[in-house]
Amino acid sequence: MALSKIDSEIEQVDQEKYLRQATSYYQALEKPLKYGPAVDSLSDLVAALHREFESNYVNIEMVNHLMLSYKSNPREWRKYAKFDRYTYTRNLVDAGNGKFNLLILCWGEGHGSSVHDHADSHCFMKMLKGDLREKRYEYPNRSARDNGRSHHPDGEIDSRELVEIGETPIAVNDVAYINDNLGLHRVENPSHSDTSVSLHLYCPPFDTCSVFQDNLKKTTAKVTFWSKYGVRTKQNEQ
Ligand code: 2CO
Ligand code: FE2
Repeated sequence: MALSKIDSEIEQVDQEKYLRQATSYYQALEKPLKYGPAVDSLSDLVAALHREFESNYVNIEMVNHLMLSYKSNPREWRKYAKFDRYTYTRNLVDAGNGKFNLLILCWGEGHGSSVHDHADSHCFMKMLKGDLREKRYEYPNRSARDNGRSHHPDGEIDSRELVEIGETPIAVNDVAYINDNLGLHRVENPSHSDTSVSLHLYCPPFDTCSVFQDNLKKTTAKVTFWSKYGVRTKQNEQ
């Protein structure tokens, strides 16, 4: 039976709610799960992710397992890896039936992101080549209920500048995980002689996120695609 417009809108909202669940306390796996399926290639990974996202309940640990199980093979991802001289690029590999976006990010020597959030989505980041350094910060003015870290009695984090909470190098085949409840981050390629390439899964997909300056000034930034499915995007389709 066809759904009415209202029913399908409700379904869409419910689905988004499911996809955002369990964002609060998840820590990335260090090793693949013993019982998880094997992933032998990038196309295997995409197929396994589609299967995983068929149901309305998404097992974030299993998504993590799949990302971790894929072993980087440049022959498989080279066609998506398009660099710019001045800034890191975001290249769409798969749009995950609207439930997730899989992207390859290409970081030239010394390139880095601003400090940003992930629009209340899950973010998995797997290294394919080179190194990245991730610096994490507390999410400013977020209530203690949301992130469990504030010592302030009324639950607000009371600071006027970004508070750094960790710095982690991410090596080839490692997977890092973040969401807004775990904080903000800035990611950069620390090398001035080598490029880096990383594979990111965002669930649900988002097209804007918030960017923060040291003084906590927050602005909304549109996220764009440098290429889609291996083809450079025109200005109006980014
Ligand atoms: N989130 C940034 C982006 O999608 C990259 S930093 O790693 O999550 O552009
Ligand atoms: Fe990010």
